Amino acid sequence: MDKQIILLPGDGVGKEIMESAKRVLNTISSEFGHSFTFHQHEIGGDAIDQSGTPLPEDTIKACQHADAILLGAVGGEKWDSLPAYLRPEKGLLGIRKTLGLFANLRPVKGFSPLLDASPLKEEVIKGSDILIIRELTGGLYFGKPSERREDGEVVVDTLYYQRNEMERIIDKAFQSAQLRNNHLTSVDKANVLESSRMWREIVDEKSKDYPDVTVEHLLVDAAAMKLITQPDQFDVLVTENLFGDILSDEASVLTGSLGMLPSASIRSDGVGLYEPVHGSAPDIAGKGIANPLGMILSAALMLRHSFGLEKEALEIEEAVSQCLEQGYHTPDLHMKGGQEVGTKEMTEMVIDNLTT
Ligand code: GGG
Repeated sequence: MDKQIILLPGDGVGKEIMESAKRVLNTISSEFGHSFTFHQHEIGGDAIDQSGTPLPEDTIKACQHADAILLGAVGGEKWDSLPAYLRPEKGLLGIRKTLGLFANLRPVKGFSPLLDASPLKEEVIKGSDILIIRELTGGLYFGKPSERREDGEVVVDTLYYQRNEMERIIDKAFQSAQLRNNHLTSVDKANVLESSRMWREIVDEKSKDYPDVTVEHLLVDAAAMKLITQPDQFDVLVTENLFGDILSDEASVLTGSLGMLPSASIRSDGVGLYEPVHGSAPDIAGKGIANPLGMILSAALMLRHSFGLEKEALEIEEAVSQCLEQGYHTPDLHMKGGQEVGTKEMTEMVIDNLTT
């Protein structure tokens, strides 16, 4: 298989963990006889520094012609004082919107050696396996106006959704539930928000097309509590953009660290952008201690969702699991015993397990 992959390392730890993903993919290509060609482009703060914009035209063009995109992370204090339209995060939101990557899949599955890395009790998290589906191209993140007014004393953000944007993500969620255990939890704030009332209405309408799927509605505050008290009550969880961003970060506590979570942002034709859920972690950038596993697992999602390479994706996931079973862990993983290693060593351990 011959594939063109765009690499957008971005900022902070993004560059270090991207190198890890590239090395793992090179190992997969030589083990399985594939050809992956990488093309690196700028995004986020890195792009602001080089080209004066968080999302340069040549990055957009390259992504439009790619088979898949891998992204590290964007953001950092260095760019905090810039006006909102020029922030690194605008690059990430812009590429998702431009490419129409409306479905953000965030699988949250604990690896058993990490059960004691979580602050939650083992019996609470044991066996939890959740797919969070976050709407990615609408809601508060994109609604206009979004601005400061009246000498900076008044602020406005607009929560804007069109019916079809809700319908397509809700369809995706029902279809994902059918591929798993036929159970869907829809999260909203329908007791307060008009947008949530339309969301709930669409979920109920759509549920008639998927009679085999059991649907549960939860308000976002109740969902936030239940995620960490009864995570085994969830299978597929679908929600709008902001709620999904927050709930998936919260759910990372089930896996022991935010550094473990991968994500896939896809559209209907399979084109996708794959990135770890975590951000650029400027406090540890350049220290060689960032956890590369969320990025490596994102590369596995790319092989599965964009290229249909299920066996290769499983091999990577198995190699990651073996590393953890062997006790290797980066400092963010509070594992009892084992050996603490840095980004490069962890990557080498994954590659060792892939090749032996
Ligand atoms: N790899 C994820 C990342 O860089 N996150 C920073 C960010 O801009 N997050 C906002 C979002 O994911 O919507």
